[in-house]
Amino acid sequence: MNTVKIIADTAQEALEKVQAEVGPDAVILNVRKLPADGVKRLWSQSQVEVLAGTPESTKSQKEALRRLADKVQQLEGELHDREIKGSSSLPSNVEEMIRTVRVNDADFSLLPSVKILLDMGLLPEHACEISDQANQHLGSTRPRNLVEEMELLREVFVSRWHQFSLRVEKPGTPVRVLVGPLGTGKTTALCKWVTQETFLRQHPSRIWRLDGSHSNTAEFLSLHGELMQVPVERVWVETIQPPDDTLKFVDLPGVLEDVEAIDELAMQISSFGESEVHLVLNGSYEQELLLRQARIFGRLPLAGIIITHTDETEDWGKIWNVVLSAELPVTFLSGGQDIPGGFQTAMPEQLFDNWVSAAMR
Ligand SMILES: Nc1nc2c(ncn2[C@@H]2O[C@H](COP(=O)(O)OP(=O)(O)OP(=O)(O)O)[C@@H](O)[C@H]2O)c(=O)[nH]1
Ligand SMILES: [Mg+2]
Repeated sequence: MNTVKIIADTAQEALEKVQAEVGPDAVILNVRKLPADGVKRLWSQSQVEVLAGTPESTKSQKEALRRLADKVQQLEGELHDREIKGSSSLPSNVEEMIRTVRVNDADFSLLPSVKILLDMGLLPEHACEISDQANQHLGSTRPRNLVEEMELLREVFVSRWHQFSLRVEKPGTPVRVLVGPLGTGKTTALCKWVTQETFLRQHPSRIWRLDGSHSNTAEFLSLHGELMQVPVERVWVETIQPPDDTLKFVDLPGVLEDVEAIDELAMQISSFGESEVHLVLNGSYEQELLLRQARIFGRLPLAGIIITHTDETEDWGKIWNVVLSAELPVTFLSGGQDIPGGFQTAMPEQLFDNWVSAAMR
């Protein structure tokens, strides 16, 4: 990524310079206040330093599938040779994968490509449904080979995700509330999100850093709000609300994974009126824990899941299992402690391709 450093007197001026120098695709990597040096301190105010970069062009969405196509062709060729020669040069795990796919075909109605996804970590409880949906997607035209089948599965996963999104979509500008277990990165993700909205999209925003069953000690959120010139309130007053076009974000402390605590949280959320509740999960946790957390927080009216710590995990199969089990889309991916670096809208195509690419390595 090419980076530029911008120094300006105000955050607004810095934003304008970033837009002018880097363009609309600018990614804000870091923002900090610069104290004036030496005697300048006597008459100068502190300045704002912004580090911005231009994202590298994203990989073609089909690249991972093309690599899979090559791999499958190579495997089919090798398998053919093996059948002729009666000996194998394939790695034992690949042999096992192909043997499972072929041997069980007669007595098991799953598509072969779904069996490959099972090997890549898809939970068995989702396999039948995915296979059935792929069959319905097909109509009368059957894919000719495993690669075409995988492309079809990609469509099925993406359309499942969009169905979940449609079900939970909220009109207008609902209050965005971030909730989740303790310490999963909720406040960090909220800081990143607000910074992007304020700096890149120039949306006026307001933050509420509220206490829950215990107090919200995230002082860094208030400091960051001050730097961004975004007001950070400590109490929710229903009668004093900003204009309709202001984005509203609520940060709440983490809650224990027990039904009572979550029902109490649900009561608090209902006092915000129309809200969009994002469950924030740490993507580096074990799958079992993530599934349990998604299940218990599913008592809330969730609109999606934000996955944090993407800098510490490459297991996208686990994330797909959470999506399919919770029947919710992932809304954002957040990676790293720095604000506002590494915060993007999650795209199902990308998540599927990442999963396949990681398994091919
Ligand atoms: N490596 C890494 N660290 C992160 C990420 N997100 C947050 N952290 C770190 O995780 C710790 C907790 O982050 P917070 O944002 O305060 O977590 P929280 O969920 O708001 O915590 P509570 O409100 O106390 O429940 C901090 O040290 C963050 O810097 C991430 O994506 N990757
Ligand atoms: Mg917090």
